[in-house]
Amino acid sequence: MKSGFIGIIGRPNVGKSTLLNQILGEKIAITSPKPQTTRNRITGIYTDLEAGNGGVQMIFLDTPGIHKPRNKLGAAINETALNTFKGVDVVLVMVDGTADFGTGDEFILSVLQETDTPKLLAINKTDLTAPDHYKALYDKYDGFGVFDDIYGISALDGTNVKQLVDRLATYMPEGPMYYPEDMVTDHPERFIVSEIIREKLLQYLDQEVPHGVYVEIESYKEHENLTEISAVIYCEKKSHKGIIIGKGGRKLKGVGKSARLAIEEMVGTKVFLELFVKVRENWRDSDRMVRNFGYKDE
Ligand SMILES: Nc1nc2c(ncn2[C@@H]2O[C@H](COP(=O)(O)OP(=O)(O)OP(=O)(O)O)[C@@H](O)[C@H]2O)c(=O)[nH]1
Ligand SMILES: [Mg+2]
Repeated sequence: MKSGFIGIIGRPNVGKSTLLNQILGEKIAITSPKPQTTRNRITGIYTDLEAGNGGVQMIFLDTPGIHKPRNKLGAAINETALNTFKGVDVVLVMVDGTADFGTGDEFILSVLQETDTPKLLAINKTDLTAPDHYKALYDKYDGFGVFDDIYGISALDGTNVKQLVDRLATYMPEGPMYYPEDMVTDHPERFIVSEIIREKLLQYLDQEVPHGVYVEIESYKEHENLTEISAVIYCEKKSHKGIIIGKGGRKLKGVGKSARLAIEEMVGTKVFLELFVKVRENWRDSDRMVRNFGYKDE
């Protein structure tokens, strides 16, 4: 059997988590139109026991978008992404086909040039990309001579994703089956639940408020037909707490309801979800809090 690791790397918002979900056919990573959605390295396990007869297991590592950090949290999650270059069998770099090449892309290229791990490039969002723009980007990246190959894909509608996955599989060395066949991620359910709540906060809130949010699951009780969850939403300012709760508690109720529906779908039982909001002044600028919240790559 062949098995190995693939690091998915790129700037924020290019569609890395959307691609991970598309490959797995299941939603395990949260996504949003706002940059810096992903904060942890998210593991997605793809197993095809028929591939090449011996079978293949590919472990995808979806990473936070690489950006210029503005606080301790940003620095920590950037490091998580950059550390993912180490120890993978192939790096999949993603760019947004609708965007122009910029200094952020230059930075990522300069880091890539320091590693001799094989690299593929996926130019994403081809469903929205004008052909001229795609061609110009393709030629530009091709000219760097850094990538083994370049694919135009749509992570959202799945165009060309199968071809990309087949190609990635060719980089997998002989190896063991790291995870059982039916496992799609090694993150505990409670982590995914906290991420779902954060995704809904990103959906319901604007500007800085959702970026300064941390969700902690306080209790998680599984009964036969019911899962009882209580979670604390930490935010950075008293004023943010008011915004999250909303007039008459309406905002928080909306977040709670849409999170509950998504969690019910995942766990397959009714869910009772209780949300509390607390303030941790400017936690994103505190090394200690960023570490306590588990964002430091050990
Ligand atoms: N039209 C279109 N939209 C896409 C595509 N892929 C992703 N998106 C959208 O782009 C936005 C960002 O997607 P994410 O998957 O969250 O991006 P990301 O690279 O994981 O972002 P970070 O976690 O912030 O680094 C979301 O609104 C997605 O729906 C695509 O192929 N086509
Ligand atoms: Mg992401």
